[in-house]
Amino acid sequence: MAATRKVIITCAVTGAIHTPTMSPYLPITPQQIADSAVEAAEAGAGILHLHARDPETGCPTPDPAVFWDFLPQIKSRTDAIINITTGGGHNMTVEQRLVGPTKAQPEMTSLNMGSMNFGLYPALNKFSNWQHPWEPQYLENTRDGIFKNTFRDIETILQTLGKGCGTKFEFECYDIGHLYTLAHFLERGLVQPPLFVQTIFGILGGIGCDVENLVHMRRIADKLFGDDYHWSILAAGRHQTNFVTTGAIMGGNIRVGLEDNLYLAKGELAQSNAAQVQKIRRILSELSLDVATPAEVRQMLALKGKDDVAF
Ligand code: KMH
Ligand code: ZN
Repeated sequence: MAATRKVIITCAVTGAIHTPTMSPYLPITPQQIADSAVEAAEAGAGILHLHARDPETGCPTPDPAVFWDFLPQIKSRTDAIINITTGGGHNMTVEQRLVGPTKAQPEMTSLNMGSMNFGLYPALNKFSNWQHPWEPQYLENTRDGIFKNTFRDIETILQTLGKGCGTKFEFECYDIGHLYTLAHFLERGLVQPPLFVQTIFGILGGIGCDVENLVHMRRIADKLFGDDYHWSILAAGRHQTNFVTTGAIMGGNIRVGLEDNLYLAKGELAQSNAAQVQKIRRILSELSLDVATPAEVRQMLALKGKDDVAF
């Protein structure tokens, strides 16, 4: 490993997994999302992964008007790379999920590498007194819902966003099979290196948070992609810090943020996304690992540039 390697920190600011009742610090309104994203960038996040929420209810929304209430101001207030979800939320069709990102033509979007069960319903046992009626229903629906990302869906996204807009991807891989699906698209020439492979641990329906899995995902990604990829790690909930730390030691890049984990430490809610970024920066610093600036991230991932977007 080169001594000069820089670690890319992605911050996933709000997501579509957690609901407003779970934390008063979850960014909901466009202004909250923008402020929280900018603070995370100032703390050292090179990539900002963004979802939109209905400002009144906090429910994940695909509405481009809501995206437009925060995208331009984040762009003007920071150099960090804007990465828009194509996963959207569990209340959306694939077509709805793609409206905002297709209109925005960002430097990056997420791209989920397979259909899966995505179980959020166990959270129903942890909370009561829901702030909004949609919250328990949304979580309950995941018991029988499929997070749809078929080969055709993936092809569509690669064609419209990748080929059509020059957007690069955070390839979200929730299990070993997703790595092989990505290798299939690489073989077909539909994706181009350098790949940014986000390996995801601890989603119910995906691979679990055992360190053996971290090693195995890394080993298979190395085998399939060799020097053609940058590896990143995220882990859900309380596994966040230990997994991203282990991953960084193993040569990976990392993702933190309230999309993935609402806590800063055991029993302590994170009051901001920046707090999680600052915490992992402290750990990286103790490990003598440097953090990649947005300019360095753009170079590492061969991104098209901040101004070549449609917002
Ligand atoms: N909770 C799902 C919608 C993405 O951003 O692409 C997964 C997700 C992935 O949020
Ligand atoms: Zn997301």
